[in-house]
Amino acid sequence: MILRAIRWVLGQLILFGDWLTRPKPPQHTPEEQAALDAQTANLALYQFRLCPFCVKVRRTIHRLGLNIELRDALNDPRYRAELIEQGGQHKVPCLRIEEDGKIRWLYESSDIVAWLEERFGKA
Ligand SMILES: N[C@@H](CCC(=O)N[C@@H](CS)C(=O)NCC(=O)O)C(=O)O
Repeated sequence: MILRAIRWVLGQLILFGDWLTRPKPPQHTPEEQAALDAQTANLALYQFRLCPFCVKVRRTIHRLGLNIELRDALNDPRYRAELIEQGGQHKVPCLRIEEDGKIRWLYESSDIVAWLEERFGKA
């Protein structure tokens, strides 16, 4: 109970720190944003709101100006089950990538950040 409370307070502090220091997203023209949105429509991030590793990935998404669907794998039983059954483990963050008719589940915040940077960093 106390541990849960401490975790919650720490989580709120991380969210507040993220909000305070969040970098500005790049200015995309509506056409550029539409093109990016089309490229990210096949992506979904399974995550917890208060997980620091998820905050790290969400900051990258924000910094790159991407719109990627966020799926709450803690409170939404459907997404939790999808992550375990299809991804293989209940660990977040995990990026679901649908490409060429195949689905890939990319775990590890650093690997997700590197993948996003490589794909969208120079856009
Ligand atoms: N090395 C991993 C660590 C991820 C991690 O520990 N995530 C925690 C949440 S903060 C988790 O998914 N725990 C499993 C659970 O709570 O069921 C990364 O950088 O992505």
